[in-house]
Amino acid sequence: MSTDTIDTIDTFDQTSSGASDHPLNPLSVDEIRAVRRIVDDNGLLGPDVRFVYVALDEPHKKVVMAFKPGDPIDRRARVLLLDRATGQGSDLVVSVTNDRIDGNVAVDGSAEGHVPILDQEFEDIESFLLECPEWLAAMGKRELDPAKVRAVPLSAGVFGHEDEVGKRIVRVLAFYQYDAADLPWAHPIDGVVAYVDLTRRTVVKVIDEIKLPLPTERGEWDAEPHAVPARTDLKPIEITQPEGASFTVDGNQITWADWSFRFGFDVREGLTLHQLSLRDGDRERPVVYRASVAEMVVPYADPSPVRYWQNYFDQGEYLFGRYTNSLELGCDCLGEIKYFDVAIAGEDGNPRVMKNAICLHEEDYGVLWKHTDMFNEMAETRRSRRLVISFFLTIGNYDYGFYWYLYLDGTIQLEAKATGIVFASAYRGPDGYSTEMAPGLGAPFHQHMFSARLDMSVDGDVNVVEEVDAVAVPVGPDNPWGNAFRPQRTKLTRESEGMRIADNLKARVWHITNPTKQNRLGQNTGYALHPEGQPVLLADPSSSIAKRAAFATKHLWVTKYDPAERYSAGDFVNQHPGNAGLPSFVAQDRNIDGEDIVVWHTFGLTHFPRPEDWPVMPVDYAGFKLKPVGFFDRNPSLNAPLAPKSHCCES
Ligand SMILES: [Cu+2]
Repeated sequence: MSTDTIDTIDTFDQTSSGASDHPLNPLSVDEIRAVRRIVDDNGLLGPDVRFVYVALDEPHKKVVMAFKPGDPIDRRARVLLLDRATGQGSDLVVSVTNDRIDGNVAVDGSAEGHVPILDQEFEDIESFLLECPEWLAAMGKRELDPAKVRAVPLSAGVFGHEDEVGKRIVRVLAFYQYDAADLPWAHPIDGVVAYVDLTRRTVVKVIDEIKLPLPTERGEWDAEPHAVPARTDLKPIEITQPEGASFTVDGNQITWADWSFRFGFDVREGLTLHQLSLRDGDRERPVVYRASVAEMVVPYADPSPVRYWQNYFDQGEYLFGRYTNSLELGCDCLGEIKYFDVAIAGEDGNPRVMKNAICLHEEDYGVLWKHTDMFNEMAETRRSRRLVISFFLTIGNYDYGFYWYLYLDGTIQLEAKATGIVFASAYRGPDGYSTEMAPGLGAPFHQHMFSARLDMSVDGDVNVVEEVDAVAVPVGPDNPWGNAFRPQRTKLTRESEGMRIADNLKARVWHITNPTKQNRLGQNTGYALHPEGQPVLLADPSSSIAKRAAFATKHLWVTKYDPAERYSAGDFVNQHPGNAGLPSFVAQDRNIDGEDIVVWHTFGLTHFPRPEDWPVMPVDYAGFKLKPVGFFDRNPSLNAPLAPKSHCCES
């Protein structure tokens, strides 16, 4: 699971200083070292204490907005620690600037949930199983060599089991690995699960429901029966930019065409965008103050006694940013690429640099606009281009990419890519909850639900949200022929009204507008959130996961800005019983009409795996778009460059 550590500070962007100093820069290697030293100096680093999370504690928006180059910067880190000997977590604020601990709160694992799961905790699991007679008996019953059993520890959730209260629990499903080259995911040992206490380092319970046949067909894409030679009938496609890329980079600040923004990286959220704005003539116009994917969850549909609990919060429980891939030219991105390294803290608190973690490049995107006129013979085509900033990570069997796109017409898009190997089970037949992928091998139905946190600032912080539906007008004196339809606008004025479901049959979008700023036509300037309108959480409202992933029960939430409200399912998701995060934020029912607001958007995939998703799944996509609506006075891309004639005329 772990990413290799290559600590090459000479090419590390985020240690840069001088003009690039900014309050939102991610923690540097030196700052991570300082955090560790300060924690140690204050006697908080016992022999069993591990660093779960270390990241920039972002200053208040007001501080960031007022910042001028050269101003003093107060650098603070948020730090989560776990004492593995006791299971006690703590939540610290460490001031790097002032060399002190500014906050230290014990995390109550029974009431609040636990700090996320360490890689070290995962790595120990197989040894616990080998010491458990019930587990060994279950493997013996299946005539399996326990030494070839790969344990996959998974977050436990909360199901009211009294013997789990206050304990750090994981549930362990197992896969068989015939030899070192074998992909264990193809050989699920189904019908049996172990519950493990991570602090006491013991197996609490083994549930051996049923002995199911072990699927034996191999799952490597380059082995029998799947292996095929790579096709040779496709000629190379080379992307060349002879004059280089069109973006400029200054530390974490990026400018491209009329866009400018900063980026950050957080081990929990991954890539974050900050202060995204557009230059319009001589004005710099803000659109989004901060954009991130603030949580995600993968709930599974298999109700069997050994799998009903399967729900992974890949951020709040697993801190998926630490599994970011090192990208390589010609592999993940094409063209003139700028890579950025990222520093995170290892579990010992020492810095770990992930090389080429973030990729920045431009892409041609077909036709931007075009017309051939029948009267005046105007004929023109302008090509679309987009700036892409992305990262990819591997968490267990799955791989996720997150791609932010900025377009010349003012569109902002987020695309999540899901690929890798589907989580497998034994196939229990057509009435079950999985697709047969290979002989006897099932892939349980599941969803991938993402929550984007969009701290909007459309032309400033005073914003309102309207739901806009396409509605037919009843036949009447004003509509005698019945052809009329129009957009129907409903303003969302309080947080209780801001919980909404998409409706593609009404072309439903949400307009985020600024009532104090108008375009040349007198319309309030705005951006529209275009949802894909895929299903929200399908689990029953009474289920544990519906409470714990309440964010995923609505496509839209709107909250009044509060810097402490960062995570859609709450700060401590691991074994949290539920109703944290968005449902507790909106319980305040604050005014959202003409306030500084945060828009939270749930999007995702409902995945009934196909045989074509085996042995490795072609990328599936989910995301959303933010498109300007009255933000500009006219098409903002009239200035897109003409395509060189040579491109069109060569035959
Ligand atoms: Cu899936």
